[in-house]
Amino acid sequence: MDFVKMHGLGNDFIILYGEQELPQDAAEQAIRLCDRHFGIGADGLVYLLPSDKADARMRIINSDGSEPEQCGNAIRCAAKYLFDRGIVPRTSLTIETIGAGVQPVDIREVNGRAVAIRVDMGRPILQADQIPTTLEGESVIDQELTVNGETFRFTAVSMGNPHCVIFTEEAKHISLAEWGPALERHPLFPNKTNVEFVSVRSPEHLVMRVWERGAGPTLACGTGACATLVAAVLNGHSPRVATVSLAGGDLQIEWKEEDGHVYMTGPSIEVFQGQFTE
Ligand code: ZDP
Repeated sequence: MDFVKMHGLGNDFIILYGEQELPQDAAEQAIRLCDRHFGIGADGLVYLLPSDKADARMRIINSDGSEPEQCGNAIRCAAKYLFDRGIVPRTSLTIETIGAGVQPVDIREVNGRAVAIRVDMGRPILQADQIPTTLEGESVIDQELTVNGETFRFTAVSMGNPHCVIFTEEAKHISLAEWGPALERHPLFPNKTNVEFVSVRSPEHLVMRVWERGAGPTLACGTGACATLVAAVLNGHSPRVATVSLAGGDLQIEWKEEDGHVYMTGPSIEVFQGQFTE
């Protein structure tokens, strides 16, 4: 089985191209291939499939076998894969995902290689029951939740997938291993949630650490960065454009007033190709 290994800011993926549909055993494949000791190692397994609405369709399986609706870093990797290989020889292309439908992508290229990728991540979902949370109302901004005896203030945002954004003085001092799993499975979030701890360095500069649903602590999360900027705007911390610094590097995020869409710009890197032989 041929594969390509890519990452977006250290959030790494195995890309499989050539299948017509998601195979029946995709969840087992993801668990096996994403394993860092017994497999190739990755945060997620990405299938690039044909689409009748877009240039390609992407489905991603987390390293635990669960399937998220959406994935910001992986969509930049998918775009680079399609462009660099000449499968889609255009700097403007579209990729279909479950969570956001057909997503327009713009590529900045140098010598035929995609170096920066801007993705239209669509409109954030703010309504409490659609995120989903067990709360009611038009939005979930600066609410309280308690886990293991500790109270956090959080803002919930869906970018297709659910995010629980917690603003804190020093995100880097938070123990992700201690709080991540409990927040991911908190009963307020019926589909579980991704968890972001965010420090506001300045209105245009947010520092974020993430515990990902189904994958644990990762070096970056594109949808998480988008949810973070939206939450920062909703809480009055940021204007509609900011840099979000993640452990693996920076993303530029803009929540456009005109169309209400969130735009994410960042790199993706191809590391190696190989053949899985087991
Ligand atoms: O929602 C989830 O279950 C996430 N783990 C999906 C992966 C999100 C990703 N890290 C991103 O960049 O948006 C790929």
